[in-house]
Amino acid sequence: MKLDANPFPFEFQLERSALVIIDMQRDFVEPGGFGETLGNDVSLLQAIIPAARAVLEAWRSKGGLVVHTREAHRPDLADCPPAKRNRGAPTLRIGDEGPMGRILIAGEPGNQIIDALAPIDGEIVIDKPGKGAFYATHLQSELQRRGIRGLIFMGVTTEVCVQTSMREANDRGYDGLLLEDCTESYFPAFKAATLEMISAQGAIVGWTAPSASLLAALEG
Ligand code: TIU
Repeated sequence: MKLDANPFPFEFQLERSALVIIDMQRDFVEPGGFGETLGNDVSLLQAIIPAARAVLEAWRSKGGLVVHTREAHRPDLADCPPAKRNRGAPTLRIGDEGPMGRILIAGEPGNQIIDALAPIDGEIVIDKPGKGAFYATHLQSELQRRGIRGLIFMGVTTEVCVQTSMREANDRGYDGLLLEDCTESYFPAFKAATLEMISAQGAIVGWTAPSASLLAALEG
């Protein structure tokens, strides 16, 4: 399949590609979670949910592999570097009790993927302690044993966990595409800059495209 993308068309084989949904968790998109503790207006992120859901449904209907990630730490914080927990002056720190349970801790209500994009049986769910989806996770082996070569990214936030994951994927030899209207940042200028820098220099990191391009390719 081939879809219109920046800086040039993106080619992929459905059976060798995965839809990777980064950190669409209550902790980032709902009040009272990690994102808000850092001082962000989390309502900005909610705008992408309908477009992301439409892509997820279309991808599932074609039998494509879906990977969901969550930024999550163990309850004992053994995988949370003190440098991450102690940095800055958030209203609550990782592991503290918040209105949706302990902030950024696996298994807590706030750490769950939002209902609209919740994983279903057969989909891969990766808990990751860092911003990148490959660091200290089994993602690489999951993709390798399925022969995956292309990754189509959605999720939050564009310049933090999404961009980090795309760069990790790029260095591991994957072709990565970011769906422009299915990713969001707390900082609109950072989103715009990230989209530009991904596809600059002849797709130095990867491709970007509106979700309509992917939907058209899947339907075509
Ligand atoms: N703070 C921020 O923009 N993002 C994160 O901390 N994690 C993710 O992007 N998932």
